[in-house]
Amino acid sequence: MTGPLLIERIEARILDIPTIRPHKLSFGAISRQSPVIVQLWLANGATGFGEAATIGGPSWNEESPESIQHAIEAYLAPALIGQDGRRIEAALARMDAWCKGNAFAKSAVEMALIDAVARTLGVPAWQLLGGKRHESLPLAWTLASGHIERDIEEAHLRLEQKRHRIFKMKIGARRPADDVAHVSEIARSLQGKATLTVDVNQAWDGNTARRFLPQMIDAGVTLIEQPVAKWNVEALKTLTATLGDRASIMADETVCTPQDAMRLAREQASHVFSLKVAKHGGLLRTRAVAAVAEAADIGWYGGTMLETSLGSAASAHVFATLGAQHHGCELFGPQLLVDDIVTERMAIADFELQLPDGPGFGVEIDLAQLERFDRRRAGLQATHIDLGQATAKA
Ligand code: MUC
Ligand code: MG
Repeated sequence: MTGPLLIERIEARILDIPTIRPHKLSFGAISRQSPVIVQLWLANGATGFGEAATIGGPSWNEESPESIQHAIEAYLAPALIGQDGRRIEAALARMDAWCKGNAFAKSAVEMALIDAVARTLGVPAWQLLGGKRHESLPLAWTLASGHIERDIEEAHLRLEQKRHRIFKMKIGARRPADDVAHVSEIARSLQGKATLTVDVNQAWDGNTARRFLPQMIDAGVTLIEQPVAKWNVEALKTLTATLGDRASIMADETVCTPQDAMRLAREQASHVFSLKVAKHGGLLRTRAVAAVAEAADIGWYGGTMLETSLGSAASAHVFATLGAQHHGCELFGPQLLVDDIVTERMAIADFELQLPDGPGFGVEIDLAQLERFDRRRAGLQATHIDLGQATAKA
């Protein structure tokens, strides 16, 4: 490749795509996803796409689709126009200088840049990220309909289809004892045919976690995600030490930056990190957090923010470059949405997501679908989390 690949133009649009059913987390329920899709053009005519999705407006963390779009249009795009797109770490540093935080927004811009540069070179993105070590990854499905019968039906169907045999159950909205009953009933129904995990999304205090997680483990749960508030490293440390011989404690909201990762490693405050391209601020920063995990003998799990096939494929490319100490991935967002923005989705076979090869992230954007779901065309407004769905705790 000769000469700089100058970044010429960057655009960001918000899409509104309904989910196939309500998706209920501890902090509320959603019935649509609003990913921000970035398109980046290089001076050589090549173009790349990136995505940042979050959940329920600014209710998963501080960023929202609207803040992501604004940070990109007002600060991140102006920071990168005219820069050499080959120098991705320099681009990340320049974005950091112009704009603190806003990792979700930065991840979408970096993703689009990697896509455009990889397409210029005619290579799959994994070749720019250290090379693939996995051709596929076990794929988890999240049971979060809010109704036990629907959850059990979804699980059995996906087992029969050979698509999923890892099921993550969203808990924390009900009374803890009711969550134990809910998880136990699903576990009984699956009779050891699946791996069971739970995600509390920060809902419990340390004492509630210490009291009720052993009952979750007795029910058959082996991986416990973010049981306490993101700041509560002390409780994560205690749970990691006391439950570690029966289950793994996984940090999600607590582990965003490499510095967060170092703190959890030093404190021995989790067994696994949920990696998410959005919260780390891009694919290169995902590898930085994964490197801390590997050095600290901490496992990794390929997390999602319920992206379309674009963001899911980009995540699959970087997860494919990581080590063997993984617990699979949960890049099932495309299957939760009523439709997609790519011409062909990643394949799922024998319970594993197949890494798409081909230039860039190995998926092609369907521009008509971008138009169809564009918020400006549909005249929709910002969505907030539906708190009514979060059952009042005792
Ligand atoms: C989260 O907190 O893990 C991942 C799967 C899901 O259903 O929600 C996301 C966010
Ligand atoms: Mg989580």
